[in-house]
Formats: sequence, C-alpha cells, structure tokens
Amino acid sequence: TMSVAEYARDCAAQGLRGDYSVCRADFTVSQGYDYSDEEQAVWRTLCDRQTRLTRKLAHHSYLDGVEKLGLLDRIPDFDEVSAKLRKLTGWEIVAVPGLIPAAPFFDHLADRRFPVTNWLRTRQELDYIVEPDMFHDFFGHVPALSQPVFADFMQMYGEKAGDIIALGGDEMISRLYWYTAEYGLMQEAGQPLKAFGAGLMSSFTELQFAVEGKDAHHVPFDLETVMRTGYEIDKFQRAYFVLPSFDALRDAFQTADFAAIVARRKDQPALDPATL
Ligand code: HBI
Ligand code: FE
Repeated sequence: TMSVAEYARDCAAQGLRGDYSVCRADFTVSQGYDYSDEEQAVWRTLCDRQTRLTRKLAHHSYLDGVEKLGLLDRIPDFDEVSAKLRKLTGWEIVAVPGLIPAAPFFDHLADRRFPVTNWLRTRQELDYIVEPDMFHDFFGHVPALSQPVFADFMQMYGEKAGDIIALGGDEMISRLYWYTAEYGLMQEAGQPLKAFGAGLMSSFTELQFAVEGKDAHHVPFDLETVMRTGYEIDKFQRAYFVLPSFDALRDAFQTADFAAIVARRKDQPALDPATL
C-alpha cells in the first residue's frame, strides 16, 4: 500500500485541496482549529438551510444524533465531539486532509475512528463539491455514529472490507458503502420514508429528490443485490435502497457469506440501478 509521502505527491498532482504533507502515518492531521469568520459563516449557512430539510426528511436516529452531539452553531471542535461520541458508542472522530486511501480508511473504521476532513467548502460551493469536505463528513456521517447498531455496522464494515478486497470484491464492498452509508433510506414506524445516508444528508438538492421525488426509484434492501449494483458519483442516484432498520443492515452484514457472494458475482457485469 501507498506511503503518506507518495500519496501526498499524487494528491498535489491531482489538485486536491488538502495539505497531505503534514499527515501522520495513519493519514490523520491535527484539526488546527483556526477557522476564519467567513468559514464560520459558511458553516452556519450550510447547517441552517440543510436543517430545514433534515427536520422533515431525515430518519429520527440521525436527528437524535444531532441533538446529542449539538453540532450546528459553529464549526465543531473534533476533540469535544469525540468526547461525547466516546460515551455514546465508543467512537471518535479524527481529522484528515480529505480523501485518504481505502486501506487506512477501513483501518480507522475498524478501530471506531471516523476520518473527518478538516477544511470547509467555500460560499461558491454551497450546493456541490466533488471532494468530501467537513460539511459532508461531519454533518452527513457523524450523527448516525451516535446510534449503537449503526456504529457496530461501521466497525464491522471496516474489519471485513480488507478481506473482501483480498477476494477481489473491492467494487462490491464500495457499492455496499455507497448505497447504505452514503445514500441509504430507512423506514420509520408510522412515518413516511426517511433518509439516513450521509451523501443525502449533506446534499441540498438530492435529499428532497431521494425521499419525496416522484421519479425517485426505491428498492427494498437486499445485501447481494446492493453489492451487484453499479453507481455513478456525479449524478442523482437512479436507485435508493430502503432498509427496514439498522438491525437489518447489521444482521445481513454479519450473516453474509462474502466469500461465496464475491465468487459468484465478481466477474458479472454490474446491475443497472434503473432496471432493478
Ligand atoms: N477517505 N476521507 C475519506 N472519506 C471517505 O469516505 C473515504 C476515504 N477513502 C476511501 C473511501 N472513502 C472509499 O474506499 C469508500 O468506498 C469507503
Ligand atoms: Fe461520505
């Protein structure tokens, strides 16, 4: 796997925004809490307008997490949030300069650490940014980590991802993450369908489309189907998988025979999400 120095050169060559030259061996950096007034204002704008949507469209377990972590009035101090999260589920968050390679990313998850980018998009990028920034990583992913069952799923995912990749299942394991942790929907007793994935939670336009759009395609969650379904990162999803509960996700993951699934499916073409 790649060293930090090699990765830092690649990222600089690709024009990624983070400063990888100061990474530790596990790709973490210190958060360096020295945000400008403009960055604090962008954070509040992002949180205010997105919270108007999440109050209506997010699963209650996400909103519970927001409530418990109390994270919306200023850019979060990662150490303070980690202290709260540790008490709730034993997770903590660590600062990274942006995307990191898959292997150290999974190692962090396996150790109940979630990597959060330490920089924020600008006011010109409120609606869309290609690279994950602090708003996506934090507002999107962190609240659900306060839920014990989801927290356990993410740890297991980190533990098993390496084995699945070793079997040749790297695309299949990425699809599972994409359609659950990023774009998953979930049922809630006595309520209309809700969102829980972080890609939805941090998107001003796709959150509403995914949950309420008349053209949004909702498909019941099935682990093997998810692992076979292709995705595109720069368009609205053409299918959203609906989970009955976090328990269903964890149980499916825990009982799956990944060696058999990968052997059966890895050489087949990806399913087209539009035709599920
Ligand atoms: N790095 N910072 C960061 N955030 C991610 O979500 C991320 C990553 N590196 C690898 C990675 N995701 C993918 O391998 C996912 O499929 C898990
Ligand atoms: Fe993400």
